[in-house]
Amino acid sequence: MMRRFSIALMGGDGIGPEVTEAALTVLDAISEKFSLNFEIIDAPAGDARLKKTGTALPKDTVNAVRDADACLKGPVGESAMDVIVKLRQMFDLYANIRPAKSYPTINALRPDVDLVIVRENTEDLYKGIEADMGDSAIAVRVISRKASERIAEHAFKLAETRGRDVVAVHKANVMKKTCGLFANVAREVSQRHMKVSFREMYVDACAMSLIRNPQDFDVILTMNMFGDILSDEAAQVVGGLGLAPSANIGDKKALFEPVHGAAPDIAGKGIANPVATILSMKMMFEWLAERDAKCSKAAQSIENAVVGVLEKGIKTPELGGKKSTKEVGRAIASAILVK
Ligand code: GGG
Repeated sequence: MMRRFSIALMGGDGIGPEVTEAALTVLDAISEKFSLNFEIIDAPAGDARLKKTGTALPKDTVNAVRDADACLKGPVGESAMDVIVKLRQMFDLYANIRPAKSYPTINALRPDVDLVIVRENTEDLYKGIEADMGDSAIAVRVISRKASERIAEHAFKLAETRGRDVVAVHKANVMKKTCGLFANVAREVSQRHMKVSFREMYVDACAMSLIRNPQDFDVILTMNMFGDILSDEAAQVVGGLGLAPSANIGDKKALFEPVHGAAPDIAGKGIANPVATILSMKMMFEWLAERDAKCSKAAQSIENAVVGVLEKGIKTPELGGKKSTKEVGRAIASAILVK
């Protein structure tokens, strides 16, 4: 029997509808080649929705995400806090997985980078506890043992399947309580994973090393805000945000999105790079593979197709190419092969 998955599709703002449409071209190819069936459920959210209806994240969209097998999301604009940060907390999507990998013919700083940032996704300053205090404003930084422990476990388990090295990134010399707790928990969890080497780095030193020796990293384990910042940096090291996918993973649900924002300056021009969204879809198939083994092969076929297309020089302008969003999407779809 043909397996059917429901996918909540959040087109988002700016370049979001263009890159998600290109990803759907690839999804069609996956459906055809791997005999998988997809029901796409429109899940609108973001700035445009806020302007039209007064809410950036409508109830129907939340229900669609809740009921679907997985969610593929484009970027939203200024409403990130009310959409993606809220969805992560609402569905307890505690692990934000952000790989940075050198792909062929891309102007990466080095050709041999293959690292993953494992970012705690539900607390820290992104909890959104802020207040105006007259001429000052304050924010509360929440770091809990529970959230630190489960994200550290996730990072070590992931490292066991890869290069077996975890670097916990914090700033415990300054933020002794919050970063101190995170670092202590990471040390404790490292004791349960003795086959994985463990080291620690202050976030400023890590930011520098990501430029200097990015090839030396395997898994970077860190808190929410540091992870958000370091993942943009890591993306640039391997060629830019147009290539940077991500997964937001909880125990039961998961949502997949490019790391980049809505890029309003190039929206509607048909030149946005769809690769980050297509590689996010690859991560979606890796996650769905627990339910149907065919999805694992589908995931691999997407990455192979992306590599093949980049090798042929089929690229959007920010990578030095001349192709449009649609052309890159179609080329990747045509390169999907069953092996
Ligand atoms: N810098 C890329 C960008 O704008 N990403 C969207 C964003 O800010 N998302 C919020 C988050 O990942 O926490």
